[in-house]
Amino acid sequence: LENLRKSPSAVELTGVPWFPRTQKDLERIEGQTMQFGEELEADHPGFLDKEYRKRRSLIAQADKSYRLGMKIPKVNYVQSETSTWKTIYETMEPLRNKHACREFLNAFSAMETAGIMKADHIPQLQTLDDYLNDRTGWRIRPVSGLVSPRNFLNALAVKVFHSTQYIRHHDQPLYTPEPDICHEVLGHIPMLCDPGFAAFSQEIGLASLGASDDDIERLARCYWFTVEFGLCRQDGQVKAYGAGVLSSYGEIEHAIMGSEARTLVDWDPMVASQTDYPITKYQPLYFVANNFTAARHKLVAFTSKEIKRPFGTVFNDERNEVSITWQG
Ligand code: TIH
Ligand code: FE2
Repeated sequence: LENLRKSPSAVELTGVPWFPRTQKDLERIEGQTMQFGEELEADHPGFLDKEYRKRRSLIAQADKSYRLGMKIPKVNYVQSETSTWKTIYETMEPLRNKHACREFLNAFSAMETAGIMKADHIPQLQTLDDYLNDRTGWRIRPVSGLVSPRNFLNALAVKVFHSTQYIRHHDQPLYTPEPDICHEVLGHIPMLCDPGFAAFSQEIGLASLGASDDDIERLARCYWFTVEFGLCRQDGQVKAYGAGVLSSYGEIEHAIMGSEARTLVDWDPMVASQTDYPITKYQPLYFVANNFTAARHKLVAFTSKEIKRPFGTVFNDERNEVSITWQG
């Protein structure tokens, strides 16, 4: 225990997968990305488009050399990319106003007022990182491809969100099966400006530290059904807070209005943790939360009972690091 108080990164808990306790500890997972990234799958709309592939690998290359403490590489988006962004931004506008939860709308309009969110310009991740850090202390790290579920969830515990920087192919602005800058910026980042939502996200991260592979899988499902595709109830209406719903103008209508094509159930981490989901089409099932505080309490009740670890993890806001707690 004395050791643990000293230098967090110097300590390995025996028999438990390594995990970060500070943002700096994430240096250890730098550059580790999987699938997508540069190598597009054969059924990706950009697979045969040479120009598109070149752009993707250029942006990936810059992000690959990113290291903690650096400024996030700036991307000079070309006209076709900005026009994809603009299409999504403008098409989403009325849908957002109708279907997004109030936390999202408040954050979004504050960003518009601050001049960093607009239709004709894709914001730079560094600008968003500074803005977000001022609000909730979260940081953005650029990635060139998918991060493993364990590393991705672990980072949430230390208030770090991994973000892609390339943009989806211009032929399919309506929906993409992989995250891109539109998904991150028009979905995740405004939500992370909300303290209640940020705390919810961090709680999933804290539960994932040192968890078994099975438990990582269960938590990844909880993450998917909330942070990515969560809905909530506000003023008697169903609203969207999940980034995958907020960034896809095809999916948002399907999720909120598609009464026959999808099922809504109350947010229940136990059920969510056991439920499979498709990743290349609209979701058939959505979980609906009452609010982020209640959603977080349900999550904690679930993880403290179901995630088997010989220790607990809490975030120490003053020291900006994870503390280990030992029970019984
Ligand atoms: N389907 C989303 C969109 O089209 O914006 C992107 C993703 C959400 C979750 C994973 S990828
Ligand atoms: Fe996402």
